[in-house]
Amino acid sequence: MRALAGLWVLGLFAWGHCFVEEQDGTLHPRAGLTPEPRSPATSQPHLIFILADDQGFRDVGYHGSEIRTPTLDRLAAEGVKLENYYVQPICTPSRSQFITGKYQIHTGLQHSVIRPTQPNCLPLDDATLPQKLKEAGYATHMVGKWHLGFYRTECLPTRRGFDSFFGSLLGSGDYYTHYKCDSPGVCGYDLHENDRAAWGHGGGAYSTQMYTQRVQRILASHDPGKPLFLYIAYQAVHSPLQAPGRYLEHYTSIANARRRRYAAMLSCLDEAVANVTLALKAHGFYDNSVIVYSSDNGGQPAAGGSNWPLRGRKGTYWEGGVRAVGFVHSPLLRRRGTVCRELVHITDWYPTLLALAAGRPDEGARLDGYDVWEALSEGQRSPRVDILHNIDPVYARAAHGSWAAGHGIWDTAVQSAIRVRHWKLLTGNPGAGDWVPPQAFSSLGPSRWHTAVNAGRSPPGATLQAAALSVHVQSRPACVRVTGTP
Ligand SMILES: [Ca+2]
Repeated sequence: MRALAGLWVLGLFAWGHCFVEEQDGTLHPRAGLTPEPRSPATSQPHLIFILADDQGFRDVGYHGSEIRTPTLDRLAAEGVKLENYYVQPICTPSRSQFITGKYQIHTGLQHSVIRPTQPNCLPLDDATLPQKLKEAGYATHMVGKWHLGFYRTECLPTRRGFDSFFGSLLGSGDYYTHYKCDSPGVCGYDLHENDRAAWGHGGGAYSTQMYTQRVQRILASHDPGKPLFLYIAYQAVHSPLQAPGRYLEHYTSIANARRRRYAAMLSCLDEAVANVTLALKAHGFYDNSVIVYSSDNGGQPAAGGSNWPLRGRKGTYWEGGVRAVGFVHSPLLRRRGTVCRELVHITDWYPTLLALAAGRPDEGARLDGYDVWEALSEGQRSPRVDILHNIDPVYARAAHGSWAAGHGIWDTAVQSAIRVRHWKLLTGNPGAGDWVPPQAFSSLGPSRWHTAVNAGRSPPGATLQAAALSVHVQSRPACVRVTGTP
């Protein structure tokens, strides 16, 4: 199929996480911008959703990170920091929930990510957020990582509501060549423009900068008098750990090589967000815009991320896997410079953004998200009091019986997690439950922290509060109190 034009099997593709010295980082808005004649301002706000990949809870300056993120810090400080904000533990589930407003048990995506060779995609009968925003009169553009399936043309971003798409259909490809290897010998070019492979970009453009330049072009060519939805799903800071050289120079003091590269990637991402914001201002969008920033899951310590003081990591249902960095920045917020400690989940963006756009969900859509705008903008209570993190598998076979006989029987061996007010229940295997102190891992690997945490004990320095944020009950379901934010 056409979407797969850039994906082929290579015998021995020379794959490597090479580091190229500084790329052409022409990120700043062009001098002498001459705005086109503009239509009267739209009453519908421009909606800018920026999704980072695998950014850990601690990996932002205002959570105490040693990594400098001045842009994220400033935008968050001037907006609303979300300090009780949840996503899903891995890529596809979070992205599916953002774009449908539904838990993944309701889209058949509760198991894992969509693999490159897997004939699966976001269900075609769920109206996506960009589809609904188009109905409300929005132009819709996506730049970055899709990861919601592409085995049929109907699954592609441009068939799921986006006027244009520039990015990767998978994830974790090379930041410069844009090739992706799923397994030895199964590699392909994964940079696409609309429905086709975007040949000609393999010459070394670093994806964070390349995507930002595309965003700048979209903003330069769009009339701010017409409402715009821009979904920017950066590849950063997911592995492979690649960063332009000049960002690495800021972190020579970090001994751990993985953390140092990760820090450089995050600094580049921070600069990219600065340049997106500058472009919004330069082209007349900013005053009527809502910018949402979110990570898609917890950080992966083995790949440089940090979730300290939260327990667990990417791919787990511990707090470190699902509690995310997130904030809203907008001149339209009633109360700015605040911290929201109300419960907010990634499914909430669908109804929240759609309501801001004066759109409405499909009749009978049965969304799992809530419109949380009043909680964000006015400091009111969130309508959300619980989150179903997941149930996998959804159905269980009865002991010595059939699937049908198992219907309605709750099996505590099933991997599941639910949060209700200040309590969280985990059953089955929620994933690796270690605490990884900042910088505790050496460049040789993660072995240094395993002995301290595998017994389920809090390491020295971990707060009781952090320890209480996730307690795993494997054989006897029980609840634990979530004591608050660190
Ligand atoms: Ca991710």
